[in-house]
Amino acid sequence: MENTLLVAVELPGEDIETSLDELNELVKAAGGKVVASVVQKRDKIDAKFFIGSGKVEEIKDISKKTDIDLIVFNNELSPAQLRNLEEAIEIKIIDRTMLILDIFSKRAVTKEGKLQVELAQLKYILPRLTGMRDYLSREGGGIGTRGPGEQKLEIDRRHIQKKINTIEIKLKQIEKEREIKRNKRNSSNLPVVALVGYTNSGKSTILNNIIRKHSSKDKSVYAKDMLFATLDTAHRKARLENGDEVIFVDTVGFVSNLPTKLVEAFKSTLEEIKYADLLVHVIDISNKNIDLQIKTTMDIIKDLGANQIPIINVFNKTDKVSNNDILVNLENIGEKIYISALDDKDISYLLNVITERLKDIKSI
Ligand SMILES: Nc1nc2c(ncn2[C@@H]2O[C@H](COP(=O)(O)OP(=O)(O)OP(=O)(O)O)[C@@H](O)[C@H]2O)c(=O)[nH]1
Ligand SMILES: [Mg+2]
Repeated sequence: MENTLLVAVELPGEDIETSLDELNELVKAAGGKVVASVVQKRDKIDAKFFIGSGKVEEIKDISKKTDIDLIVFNNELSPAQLRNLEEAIEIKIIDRTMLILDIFSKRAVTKEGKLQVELAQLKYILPRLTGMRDYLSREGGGIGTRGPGEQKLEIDRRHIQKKINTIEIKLKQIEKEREIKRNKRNSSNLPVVALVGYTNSGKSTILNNIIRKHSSKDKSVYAKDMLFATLDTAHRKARLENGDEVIFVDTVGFVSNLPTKLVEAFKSTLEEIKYADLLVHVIDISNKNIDLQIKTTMDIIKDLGANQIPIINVFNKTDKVSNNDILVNLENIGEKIYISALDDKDISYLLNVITERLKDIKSI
């Protein structure tokens, strides 16, 4: 397990604690252990080192005294910043983007998922090779050095470019297959309900509890208490109380500052959301960063062009909070309901709300 030092800059008006909490979770998800963190208050970031040069010295000091294997910056570093920091500190340094890419590469299961992650990683590495080459080539390099399936990431510039091209061609082909499948689903005319929301909010658990009682043959999806348990979209058919059939789509969870390269690479997967008739936005009511999580999800839905689709906001995990905490006052969020995915009655209630909404949608 890599001993990790977190580094963040607190700009005016920023809530750094929330964001560091999340970075901590991300490091854990990647298999590392946070041993210390350094926060610097600044008015703006430093072009050369991201942090001030005094802080660079301080970090050098800490890493000499403490057993640190890895330094993780809370924001995306420019290629020059990464290179300068690597030269000055001489410890493996990665940023939030690389960390998230690393977690995704560990979680990717399907051929498409693996290709999408590798594409994002290679595109990220290419302009940063000089700063990263050293630790990328190290044996057993750990967090930030692995591609999907634990394979070593390519470090030869020409090979990387070639690989990017090959992967893009392969992904286009898979996208076509995805489109054919989607058209087939559309022609069946069944309504499509997509579960969307922040990572770990309970989307897959809700889907599993729906299909357990409302589907004769469909198999369960992977649900677990970790960030990004789901990477690939899954479709499952279920029968509502009134006999109607519905297709549920389970999707990859979101995180704040999701790297743009990753969003680009996962575009075709994420776009499945756009083809839904109804969105079920799952929110973890027990999470203390609930505001950030709701905002992040709403922003991504908007970016994907899916904000015209009717949405039900489902505050999940009510069993983990007391009644007082449930009185969150969120304006402009639209229809909301409160459930615990672990409670069968609540799942039936959710299905009833979905049934009603689908009736409205059909009648428009
Ligand atoms: N106590 C409690 N735990 C829940 C509830 N719903 C989900 N969980 C737990 O929360 C964790 C995450 O659940 P998932 O269903 O994997 O979450 P997800 O939204 O699919 O997460 P990603 O796939 O990472 O986006 C699991 O450990 C679930 O058992 C709930 O209503 N109450
Ligand atoms: Mg999931």
